[in-house]
Amino acid sequence: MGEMSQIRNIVILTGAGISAESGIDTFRDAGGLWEQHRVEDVATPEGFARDPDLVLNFYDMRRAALTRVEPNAAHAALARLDAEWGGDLLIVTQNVDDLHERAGASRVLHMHGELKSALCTACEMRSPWDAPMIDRPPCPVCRAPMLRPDVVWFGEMPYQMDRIYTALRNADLFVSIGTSGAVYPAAGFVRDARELGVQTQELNLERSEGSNWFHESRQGRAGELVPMWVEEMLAR
Ligand code: BJW
Repeated sequence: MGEMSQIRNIVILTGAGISAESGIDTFRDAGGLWEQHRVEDVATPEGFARDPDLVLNFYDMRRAALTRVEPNAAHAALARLDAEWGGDLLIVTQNVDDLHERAGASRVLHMHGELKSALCTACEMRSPWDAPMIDRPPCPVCRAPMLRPDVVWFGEMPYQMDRIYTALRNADLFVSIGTSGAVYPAAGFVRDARELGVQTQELNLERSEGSNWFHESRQGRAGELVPMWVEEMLAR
């Protein structure tokens, strides 16, 4: 196994591809979310300022759709790895769904926010949120009717970057699952990891934009590749 034999600390980056087999649309694939909406309309602060109803409705629909989907074999396998892995492990997800948690994973960081969270534009507090926002409900903290989806739009700073970079510095292995590598800073983690001397692997349906940066790249469906990879990790 050579250089792969000394692995104790793992950082796993996940993207929309890991939830695709649960029936959640990806962004950039054919039939994906960006084919139905212009990115600049629904995923920027400017788009929200221009047409809040469109944006609130877009996220209300996606939040409601969560009740109709279930975690798949890939989420389940990562939850098992999280439970059984003795070293440090962090699942950094770009996804705003809650499927990692519903599969049972606990070491999860949502760098692009969460559908089931509300961000108050008046008091800036984040609150757990399950309901629609289109009817301008009051903030649970300050009562102002000024909630927005607690998601990270283009031009906004992703959550917990310090914690992510700390985990990368301590990592022995960085694994990227189901992401196209089109959106920064997440797309840059593989290069950051390599500069830090961390081993890197990619598991994706197709070669991603940053594929050549990885020491190893495997192509296939997450529901098949991830359980196989987890078996390998736990058998080491
Ligand atoms: C399967 C599969 C199966 C399918 N099995 N695999 C140059 C110009 C302008 C801006 C920039 C620039 N360079 C960098 C930037 C900044 C910008 C950016 O990256 N732009 C690029 C487009 C160039 N980034 C930002 O603005 C970020 N913030 C930032 O940089 O802050 C610093 C800063 C602040 C202020 C000023 C300046 C700098 C924020 C980015 C926020 C991204 N937000 C979104 C929306 C979140 C809410 C929501 O969900 O609606 O996050 S965009 C969207 O893309 C979402 C995703 O998390 C993200 C990544 O997408 P992902 O997960 O990779 O999905 P896909 O669809 O792209 O790929 C799916 C993959 O799965 C494919 O490869 C399939 O093949 C595969 N797949 N089925 C396995 N079954």
